[in-house]
Amino acid sequence: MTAKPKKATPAKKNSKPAAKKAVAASGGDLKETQLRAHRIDKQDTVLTTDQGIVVDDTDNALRAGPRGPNLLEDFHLREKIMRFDHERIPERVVHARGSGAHGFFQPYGNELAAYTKADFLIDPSVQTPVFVRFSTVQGSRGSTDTPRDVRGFAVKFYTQQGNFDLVGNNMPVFFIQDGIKFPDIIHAVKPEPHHEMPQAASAHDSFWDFVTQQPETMHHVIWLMSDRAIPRSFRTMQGFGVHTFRLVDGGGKSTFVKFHWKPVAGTHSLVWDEAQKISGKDPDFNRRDLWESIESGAYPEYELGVQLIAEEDEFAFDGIDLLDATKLIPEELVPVTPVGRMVLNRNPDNFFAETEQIAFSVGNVVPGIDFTNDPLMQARLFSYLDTQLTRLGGPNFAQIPINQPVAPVRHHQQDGFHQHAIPLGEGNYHPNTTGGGCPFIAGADNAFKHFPQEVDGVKLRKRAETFADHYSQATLFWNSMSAWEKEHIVAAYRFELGKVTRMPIRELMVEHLARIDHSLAVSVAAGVGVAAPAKAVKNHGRFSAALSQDQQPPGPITGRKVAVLVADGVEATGVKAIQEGLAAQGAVVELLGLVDGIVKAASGKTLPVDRAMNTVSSVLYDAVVVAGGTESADALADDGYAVHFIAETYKHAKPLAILGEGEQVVRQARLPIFEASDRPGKKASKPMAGALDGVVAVKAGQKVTKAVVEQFAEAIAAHRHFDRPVNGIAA
Ligand code: HDD
Repeated sequence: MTAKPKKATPAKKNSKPAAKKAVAASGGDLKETQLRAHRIDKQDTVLTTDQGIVVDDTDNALRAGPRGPNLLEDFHLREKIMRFDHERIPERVVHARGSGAHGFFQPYGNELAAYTKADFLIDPSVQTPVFVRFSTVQGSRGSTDTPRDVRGFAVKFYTQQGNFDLVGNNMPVFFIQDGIKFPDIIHAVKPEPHHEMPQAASAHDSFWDFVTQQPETMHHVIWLMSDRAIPRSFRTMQGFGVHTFRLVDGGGKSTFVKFHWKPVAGTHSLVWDEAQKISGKDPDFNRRDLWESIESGAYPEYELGVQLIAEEDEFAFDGIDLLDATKLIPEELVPVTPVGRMVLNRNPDNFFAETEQIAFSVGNVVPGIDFTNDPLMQARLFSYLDTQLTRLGGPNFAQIPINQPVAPVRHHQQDGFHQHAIPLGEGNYHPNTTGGGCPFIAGADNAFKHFPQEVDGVKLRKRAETFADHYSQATLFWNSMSAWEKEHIVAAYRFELGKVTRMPIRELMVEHLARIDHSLAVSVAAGVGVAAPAKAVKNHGRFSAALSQDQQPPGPITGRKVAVLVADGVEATGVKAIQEGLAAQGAVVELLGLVDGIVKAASGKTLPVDRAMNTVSSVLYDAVVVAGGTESADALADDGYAVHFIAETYKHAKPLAILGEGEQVVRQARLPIFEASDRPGKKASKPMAGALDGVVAVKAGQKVTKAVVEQFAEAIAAHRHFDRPVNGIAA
């Protein structure tokens, strides 16, 4: 007789944190209610087929005798396998890898009322539900979160006037000026057609071939070579609408606008070595961070800002055509006015139903927001609507719950694949009398009215001459970088071009760089085996401080991850002080032991270990603490993994706190934070460099005071400390 398998008890429903409930109830509730109506709660239910037939066995197919063939009449088997066979839909041709979250947007006041009739931007009492999808561009749906790539930052506002989609990126400019080049740039950056390599990377011949042949890419590409292309988190990256849009007021007056998202958590990135390692250690790094922040109640928050340009100032910016998406307007010329905030406070219930099936479109605008003649935007107006047809299997994708507006939908469209609505009545055309003339045409006040821009021109295929300068703003970006940002950019060009197998492409790129800045070109050339180029142009010397990440406010330490390395014999008081002090400021502090379980403190008490060190890695943390206690330090110093953990932390310019005897472990890592004469093996006299370069140290026997914790918290807020001499560190 075989033992009867135990019946599994139904899993408890996800209990949501209290803070989350409070916000969800006050904001975003309309969309939440709408989505709730579509949720299938499987709790306390029995298994059925798609037709509602209750099933008594889903582990054994129907067969003729226990060892006999399957029977075709097994409708449950056939349906189960058929459904499985068709689970995948085509992934997005670009931005396939994405992560999403629900939240709300709320304006600070009604300042924009003078510019737009879009209610969601001007009524501070209204929280508009949003769904945001962050993404990479090049890689497939299952690819890593941390390639060098642009990040998508797409926001769907479910407004009372209909859906508005702000489908932006984390960089304010784009590769190309005309949408007709989009298939070319994407073909070039995607894995090469003959062998489908490389995945989620731009470091290959076809991308750089295209770039060098199409110099309008130069500005965007220098952003791509900066640390903007490897954000630490979706919480710590800016977003941009990229194009110039219009705001239109009730009287029909238009004002040009550029949209900006500024993260409250600060604008922070990874370093390239770290990003590559994370790709292996945790390919879901950004997705996990977003999910965990929201689950813990540390909601990601962004401020929406606008740059407003009066219609009559369209040509006021020398060398900048507002219709050219490869140009930005420096904030020094037009400041960014903060107008509202967006809070992401709820994780999706189901990845596929929401994050995968959401369909954004640049064409989704509401009354009060309108397009411009930006030729990139114009092509996008067609592309998004078109791509959803194939991706979501027909024209009814707006009926998918995540895409449904909260504003009522009434029209004469009908039929097609996946029609879920059951339209009533006979009047499926306009004008009609059979349906009482309904739905009727709204009065001008609440209807979308296209801005009546005068259009006059000869039909031609030609770029405006005002689009011709491809280098000045790349130079502006370069000039605006701090020393370490410049170093990282040079290293990135060297890395990427170093993977290009055709030397003429490398050479041509270096020539382009010489038109941006000669010193940049010389530094890159030296790394990729190309002769230093002649000076091509004089650097104009202009800069914009707002373009540097170094100039952005650091933000709080909420959600930053801190690892505390401990072993048996650890000095627990210091650990506790730092753990509690940082946790009180919202940091996530984890105790890492050499093995999982507990460690025995020197005091005899036990401390629970959060994770065994070998299941994680320094690259998954923002800061590291090496605990004190002689026995603990001895054990850690003897463990290559722990020593490497510290060396890597230092190399990636992360804050490091060294408590008491923990110094011995750090010495083992041969870091240049000790006096030159004071190398490992020799007895330490002057142990540490104080809080220099993000290293905070407490001597053995001294207390971890509030001031020390504060010093460390400040070092964490600053994120990285690139003044360190890191080149010699093996990690
Ligand atoms: Fe695009 C997706 C952002 C130019 C064609 N794009 C897509 C997404 C983002 C952007 C964030 C992912 C949306 C999501 O999460 O579902 N795209 C941009 C930005 C651009 C831009 C900021 C320039 C300013 N895109 C652009 C052009 C074209 C497209 C010029 C075509 C002419 N984009 C698409 C697309 C995608 C898309 C093929 C793929 C999946 C989708 O639309 O829904 O239609």
